[in-house]
Amino acid sequence: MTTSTPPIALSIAGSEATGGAGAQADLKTFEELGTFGIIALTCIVSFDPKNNWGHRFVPVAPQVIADQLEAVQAAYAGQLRTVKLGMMGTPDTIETVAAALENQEWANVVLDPVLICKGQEPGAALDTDQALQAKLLPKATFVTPNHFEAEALSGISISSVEDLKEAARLIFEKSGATVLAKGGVRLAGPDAVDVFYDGSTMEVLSTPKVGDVAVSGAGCTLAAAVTAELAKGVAPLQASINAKAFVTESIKNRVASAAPFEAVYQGGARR
Ligand code: PXL
Repeated sequence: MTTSTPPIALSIAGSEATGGAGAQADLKTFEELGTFGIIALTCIVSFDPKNNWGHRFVPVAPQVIADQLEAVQAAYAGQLRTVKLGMMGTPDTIETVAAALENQEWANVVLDPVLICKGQEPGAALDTDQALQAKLLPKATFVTPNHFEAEALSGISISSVEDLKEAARLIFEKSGATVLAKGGVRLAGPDAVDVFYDGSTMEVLSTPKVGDVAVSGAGCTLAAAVTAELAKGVAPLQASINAKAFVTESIKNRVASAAPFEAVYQGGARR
């Protein structure tokens, strides 16, 4: 028995087999940032090296997702107050997760609104996107859309920091959740710009871009780092600032592979 228990952080997310993104990124981030990380798995994504590294996607059966969440919620009743929602993949999964979230009170529900993954066609998963907006967005206390997701959730096109701020405002109005909207490499200019908006404070967080190519797992890691910081009791804006610094180090220390994208390395922040 340890005398002091670390804060608990749960991620409900998919496995990305090469280890860069998804549940693997979440768990590594939770561990690095001093929380006790837990995963409930929603799906397994295995890129196909025989088919241009396209997506192979297998959902976990809804009952198995419900079983995992039942175990986690029973084991950590009273301690589990912070959850991150990553890739869901199907409307059935969203339904199952939304129902489980209602079994308890949450201090922090961080929604990374993964609409599509690298290798998927935009619009391929319209029913999933609609279910996410209808069933999970209203439960979120904090939401972390990337450029594409911010356009989808706000309904505006984003090509400047001013646009990203407007999108953050619109997403806050729609969801009531604190927004960290990520410009990433898709917003032109020398800096990686994210916009924080909580209904009163609008902050532009900016650091020099590490490169011009998106690195696998960066979005998952940023949202997981926000989740870990919130679980520790850090206030939302400071959590966002800390998370951005953490993901920047993880990108700087990225790992190359035979896959066509490099992967963030969370241990890099230790160096
Ligand atoms: O980066 C988004 C993402 C999240 N979760 C899983 C993924 C991906 C992208 O590949 O596979 C499981």
